[in-house]
Amino acid sequence: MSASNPVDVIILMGSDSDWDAMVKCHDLLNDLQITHDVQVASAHRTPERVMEIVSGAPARGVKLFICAAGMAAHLGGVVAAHAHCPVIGVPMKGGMMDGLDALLSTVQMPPGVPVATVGVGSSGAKNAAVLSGQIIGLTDEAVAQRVADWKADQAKGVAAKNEKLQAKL
Ligand code: RP5
Repeated sequence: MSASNPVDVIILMGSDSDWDAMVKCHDLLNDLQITHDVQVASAHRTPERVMEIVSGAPARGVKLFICAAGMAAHLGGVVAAHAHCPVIGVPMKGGMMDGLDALLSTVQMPPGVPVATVGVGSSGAKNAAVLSGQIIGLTDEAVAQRVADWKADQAKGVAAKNEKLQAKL
């Protein structure tokens, strides 16, 4: 059944096998306190279910979709064809080209129907959450502040790693 609660973001995954990577996105959205829903719905295996979720999104106040798929990754493109809000695509590893196939399937959209495509796998999943925070932060100061704080913590982490390395040299 389709959830009907209000959320800022819907994460769609072509398969539950995408979860190991997409949990990074889910966790960071939680850290940024961005409300979201996660659903398995496939552009190829359950196209009607995808449409049901996309058509119900405006009533839920959804601001953007994050679509993760591997192989012939058409999920982001199909959602972008029907949704009026931004769509972020996350290509998944696996398949004959281990993610390059999904990257090209996701990013090479025809002019006029963009899918904002991030990198392959868990790095892309995390970046999809950061990008979501930045987009939502344009109109939500509290989210913008949490993204800024998160980035400052990340920078502190890099500085700490550098200090650790310098101590070994
Ligand atoms: C895609 O096919 C999914 O997004 C997944 O990345 C890939 C393989 O799916 P499973 O066979 O693991 O269900 O549609």
